[in-house]
Amino acid sequence: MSMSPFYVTTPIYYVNAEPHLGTAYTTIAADAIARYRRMTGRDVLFLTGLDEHGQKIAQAAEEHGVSPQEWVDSIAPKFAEVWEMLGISNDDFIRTTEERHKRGVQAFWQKLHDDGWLYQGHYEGWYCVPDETYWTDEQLEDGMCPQCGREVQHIREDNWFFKLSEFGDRLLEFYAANPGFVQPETRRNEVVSFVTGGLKDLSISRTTFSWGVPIPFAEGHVTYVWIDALLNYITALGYGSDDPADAARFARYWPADYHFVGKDIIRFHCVIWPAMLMAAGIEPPKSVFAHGFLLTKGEKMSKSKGNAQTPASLVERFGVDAYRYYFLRDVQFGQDGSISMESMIQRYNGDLANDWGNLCSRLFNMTEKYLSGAAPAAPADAAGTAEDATLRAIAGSLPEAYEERMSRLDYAGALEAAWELIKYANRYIENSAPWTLAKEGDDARLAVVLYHALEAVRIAALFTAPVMPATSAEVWRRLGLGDIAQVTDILAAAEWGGLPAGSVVTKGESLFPRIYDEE
Ligand code: ME8
Repeated sequence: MSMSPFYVTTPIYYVNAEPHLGTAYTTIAADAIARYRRMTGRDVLFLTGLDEHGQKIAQAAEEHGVSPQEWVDSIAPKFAEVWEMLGISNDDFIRTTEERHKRGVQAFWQKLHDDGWLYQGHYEGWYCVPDETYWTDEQLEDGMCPQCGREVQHIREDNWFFKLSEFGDRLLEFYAANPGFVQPETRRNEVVSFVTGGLKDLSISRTTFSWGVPIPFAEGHVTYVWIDALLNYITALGYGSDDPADAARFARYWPADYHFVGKDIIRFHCVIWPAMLMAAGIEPPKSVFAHGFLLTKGEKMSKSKGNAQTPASLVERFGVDAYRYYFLRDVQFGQDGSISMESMIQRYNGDLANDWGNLCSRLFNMTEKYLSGAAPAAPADAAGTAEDATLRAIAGSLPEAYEERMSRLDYAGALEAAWELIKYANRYIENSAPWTLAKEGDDARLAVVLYHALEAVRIAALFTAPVMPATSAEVWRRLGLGDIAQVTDILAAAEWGGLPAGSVVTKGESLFPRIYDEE
């Protein structure tokens, strides 16, 4: 089993408000792939963090009558709390106000300056503070930000510029040579046509406010917040540090396997970021995956629109695993997805309460009742009935089907594959009717049936674990097995026959008690 590194990141979120369903969505998706890759034996580094500089944050602080540092320090723990509530297994958490980050940003500036990629110029144009984005006259729509529709500010500043315009051809060559760099395909086309249209040099410093990383060679200039933010992906690995341990960490995990981002921020990640890295002589990341927006009643959910819900309100009602499941199962990753209370209740009652929860509870119940809670031994007649064989075949093909889908970040498809096993296991129990076998005293067949169903549950728990880690851990506990979080070879663990005879099976409480729509 290879321990090859796997580095996955989320965007670092603005601390102008607390996390909402949108930011939680990206983070849960990254968490699920991080957990799955750990289970396949990879040495995973999963990074998330906070974007704490810039005009928008400075404004939020001012509105609250506190200093920017006080403001970010008051919001940062709220993110940490929500990630903990959602079972996020990040290995590192970077804040752009940390010393390790500032040091890295400054080292990066110095390198680009020394290599001649920067020059001083004058910027005059528009700026959208909520999006922290520059716009030209032609780009505005009815005088408003073309991205978010809000007011823009006119700015005139002496800035430092990055020679982004010189990277057009290199970027196009890079996209052609690395077709997986921008995913999904539609986003790739968008990026290619944007670059083909020609790139302008980018203003990378600001002088009209001071809440940012100072540019080492330019008094009074702070780093444009997007440049500051993008660098988190390498400063977290120790870029810019003299410590050999940091250098080793950087060499081990860079280039990143995946940057997960929303489709609103792909130009930063797929154009500016690789160009910055090329200028510094650093390899670009292997892949940027842009997912779609969560929509409520047809509108993008966002903090500014005021239609953002808190994850806590839903977790309280549905539980953390059902929350994670819903977003990854009901929304096709990469596309926009409408979310609603109705569809969440439907998924919960259908897939979780009826299928998965019910399978576990009836089976554990019967094992307690008919076998005094002791898992039966593997049947002597390995072949068994046709239905036994079908159940084993579905379980046997699950690892490959699941891997194929997860390798494309098709979470919904991967969960569907796991559900084939769960659904068939329910049918298998129905058709094999252990209650009748018990009544008729057919102990031999009863043991075979329960053994098969328990094995199916054990294996289903493995493949639902990346998305529903707490439930899978509980299922394994009830099967009398060890800590599922310790599994680092999911293929070996998923081999048929892993349940030891005599393992103590307990029934426990319902995993997903049915929810009734209050309306
Ligand atoms: O853009 N649906 O931070 P941010 C799905 N700091 N995802 C959504 C969403 C929605 N309705 N709303 C937000 C920033 N997101 C920068 C990033 S990275 C170097 C700097 C998610 O707090 C989506 O991933 O505005 C989007 O890209 C991210 O939140 C933006 O978070």
